[in-house]
Formats: sequence, C-alpha cells, structure tokens
Amino acid sequence: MKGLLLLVGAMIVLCAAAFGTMWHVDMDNTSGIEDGTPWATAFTVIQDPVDIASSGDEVWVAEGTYPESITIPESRPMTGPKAGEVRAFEGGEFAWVPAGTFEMGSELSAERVESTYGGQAQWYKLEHPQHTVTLTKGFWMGRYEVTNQEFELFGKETGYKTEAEREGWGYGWIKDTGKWDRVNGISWRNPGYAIQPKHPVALVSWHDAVAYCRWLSRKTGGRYRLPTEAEWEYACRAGTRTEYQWGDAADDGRGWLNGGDQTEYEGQCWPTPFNFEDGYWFAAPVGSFKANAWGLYDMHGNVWEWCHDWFAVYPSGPATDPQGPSTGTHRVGRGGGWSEVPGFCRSAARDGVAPDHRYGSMGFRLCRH
Ligand SMILES: [Ca+2]
Ligand SMILES: [Ca+2]
Repeated sequence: MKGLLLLVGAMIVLCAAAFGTMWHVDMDNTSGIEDGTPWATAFTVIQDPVDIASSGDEVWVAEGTYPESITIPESRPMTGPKAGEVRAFEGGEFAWVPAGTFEMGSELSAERVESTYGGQAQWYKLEHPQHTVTLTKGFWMGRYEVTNQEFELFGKETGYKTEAEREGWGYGWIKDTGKWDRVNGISWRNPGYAIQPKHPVALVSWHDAVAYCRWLSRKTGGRYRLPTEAEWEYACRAGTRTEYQWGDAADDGRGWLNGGDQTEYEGQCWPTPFNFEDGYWFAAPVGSFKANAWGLYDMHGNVWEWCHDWFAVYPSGPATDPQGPSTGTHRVGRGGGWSEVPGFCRSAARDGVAPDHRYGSMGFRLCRH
C-alpha cells in the first residue's frame, strides 16, 4: 500500500505539471467515502487547492480511505485564463482581466488633485464618492488603443464615413491659442497632425467607435464592445490603488505614458506638464510605453478612450457590474490624452463628452467576450 501511495503521490505531481489546472477540494470531508464513491459526492469544493487535473482526466488520490481512482466530471468549472494572459483574436491582441472587486473613484479631494497634479478642481469633482465595485465576470481587453490601420479596414469594407467625415469638421488643437476648437476639414485621416498606421485612431465619435465594434462583431462572430467605465478603471488600475499604475508621483511616469509633457513643439511647451520629456507632442504609436501589470498599454495618456456609459454622478454605495445610467447627454472618456495635465491622466480621472463630438486626442479600445 505504501508503494501505491508513493506512486500515487508522484502521479499527482505529474498531473500538476502536465495540466496546470487547479482544483479546490476539501480533503477532510472523508466520512462515508469508500472506494468507488463518485467524485461529485466524495469531496466538497472549497478554497484550499489540493489536486490538479483537467476536466475528464482520471486522478489518483494518495489517502487510504479515499477512492483510489476518481474521474472529474466534465461539468466541473475550469479555472479561467490568468490575469494578463494574452490571446490574439481577429480584433487584435487582448489581455485577460479577471473578475474582482476594487475601489472606484478618487481617494483624494478635487482640491488636493488640483494642487498636486495640476488642472482645475472642477474637472475632478465627479470622481467621488469612491465606492466599492465588484465585476462578477472576467473579460478580454484590447492591449492597445484601436489603430488607424485597423480602423481603415472598417471604412474600406463598409464604406463607413465617420461623423467628422460626413459633416466636414472636428475638434482640433489650435497651435496659436493652445486650445481645442472646431476645425473644418479634419477627420481621423487627418486629425491635425501627421499620422502613422500604428497611431491610435483619433477624431472618432462615440457613435463611430460603437459602429466599429458592431462591424467587427458581425465580421468575426466575436462579441466586441466598448468597456464599461468600471471595467476600464479596474483594468487600468490592474490591482493598484495609487493615482497611476506606477505609483502616486506624476514625475515617476517617465517611460509609462505619452501625456502633456516637456517635449517642445515649434517653441511651445504645455503649461503645467509632466516634468519629463516623453518624446511626443501629438499621439505616439500604440505600445510605445510600458504595459501595466495586466499587459495593457497606454491606459494613461496617448488618446482618451471612449467608454460605454453615459456620464453621471457615481452611486453612493457599492455597485456590482455597473453599466451607468440608461440615458444621458455625455458619454464617458477615460485615461487622458497627449495634451493633458498629470491630473487628467490619473486612473480615477473621467470626463463627459457628447457622443457625436470628436477630438484629435480621443480614440477607443475594445473589450471582447
Ligand atoms: Ca507627450
Ligand atoms: Ca489611452
């Protein structure tokens, strides 16, 4: 019997190495269990990992009163992808964002954000109250902002024209005033700066972004959509509670983002910039900076990203899988863009933008189910 137990122990180790799927079994719940007892009635699923196998595999157990051989039923839930696991789909590379709970919104007062990170307190008022959000389902999130190259295919295959293309204008950054304003003749093809295929698509409205998701879903059979605002912030934080994914100090963001920095453009500087040069005045090719802990690039800066939700005051208590209100006037934008002060590039920062508006520093990224 001892020899059998040793052999069985070795087999469990081998199973662990071969399959790598973790099962949670209560090894103390053995009363009344005899050889041949069906697996499903022999053990209670709990938190402690004991055994490792794939569904349908025969597994040996190294305890005398346990059944010597068990078969894990196909109906047992499998462990999902790991946080940050990368998979390529038709819509590009995606990283797995696991289900979980986090504190959504800002710990700091709006005034504190203004004094520490620049901008104006009124921009940050609606980051409160910070509240507990639970996301009950994991999801795939695009590792990169959607690029010009990807968006171009959408137009080619469908003949789709963006709102800026149809109406002949969009919001561009005006060098002479240093502000954003209506500019005739600009669109995602020409957002007011030289673009490359790997630049994030910009100057697309919320309607344009949703149209892209629908086209890609129809074309591929996958389910692509914009992230909810809660999904976006949870994915951006990737387990952190700090102001940015790298910590609380804006100046430690060198190498992490393309924001309003000290890079000069035709003799100009951003008024209250990050205190370093990131090398880009306008957009940077996606993935030019470090990824966060879950493998997502440019969650801070580069282009603002449209979210699914209507923009509104946060709920006062905990929320589960929040989707935002059912109606509204503005949709949520997240993450800040290439022209933004450090305060607007924080994980908790949010802005509301009319769904037909389009800016040269605003694009989107996808979620997939
Ligand atoms: Ca920059
Ligand atoms: Ca971004």
